[in-house]
Amino acid sequence: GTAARLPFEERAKAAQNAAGQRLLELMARKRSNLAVAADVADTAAMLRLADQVGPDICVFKTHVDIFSSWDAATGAELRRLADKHDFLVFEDRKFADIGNTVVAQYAGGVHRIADWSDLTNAHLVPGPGIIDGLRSVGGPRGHGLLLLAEMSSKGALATGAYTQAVAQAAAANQDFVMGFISQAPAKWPAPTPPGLVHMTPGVQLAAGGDALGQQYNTPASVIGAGGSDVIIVGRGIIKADDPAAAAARYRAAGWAAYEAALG
Ligand code: 5BU
Repeated sequence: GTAARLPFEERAKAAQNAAGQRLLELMARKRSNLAVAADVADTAAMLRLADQVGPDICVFKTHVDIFSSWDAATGAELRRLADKHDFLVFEDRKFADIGNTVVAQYAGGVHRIADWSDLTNAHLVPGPGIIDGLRSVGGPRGHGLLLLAEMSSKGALATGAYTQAVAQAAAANQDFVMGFISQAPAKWPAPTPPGLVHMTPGVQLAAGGDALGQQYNTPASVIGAGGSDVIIVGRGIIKADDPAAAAARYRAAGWAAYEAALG
């Protein structure tokens, strides 16, 4: 469950890592709890989208491994847009290996994720060594980590005792873990610490799903009854005729649900 809902600016004071604090402050300042999922065709379209929706978002979420090319200049241009529009960059990498391996995957390879993202995420399947490995790279750079506590897809196995073990690991590692990917933290047995942020994918303006197991809930239900903080929206925005206008609509819906939850 979530505790009585505190405003983001109050929760920023409870955040124990730099990225989480920056995010909560920026959400309060910008009045946005919208993250866009930039699952577009190529890096040019990704950068165009960042410039279009930038004014309305708190987080720009990437899957860098869907692009056929990537270089340091792409990362630098994304950073320039993040500064221009005041958003954080979240690489949705879903790390899932032993600590020693994720160190190399986070810092190196073709993508050098730690060079251009503010936050990334990980499964806790391997145990807490994955947090320690990612912290060794991201901690000194002021980056943050989201742990995957629940998923949006039909039949997801991250439930019950697994979800609760993730909640405990996050609470115990708040120097680097800034929050969760979750679906409905209000239904968890205990509230999570106020400095931790909940982000929820599987959001569209109408409930529904896709042909491959994705399940959609509305901004009002995710932020309200679900108890989450940030809505993550991909196709609801990126497939719209006018992505900037769609982002503005989702931003308004997400923020109205947040203000309603504050009471
Ligand atoms: P959509 O187009 O709004 O369905 O995109 C959702 C995005 O969130 C997409 O990038 C997924 O990879 C991502 N996602 C998700 O849909 N569900 C999850 O549980 C997690 C990530 Br974790």
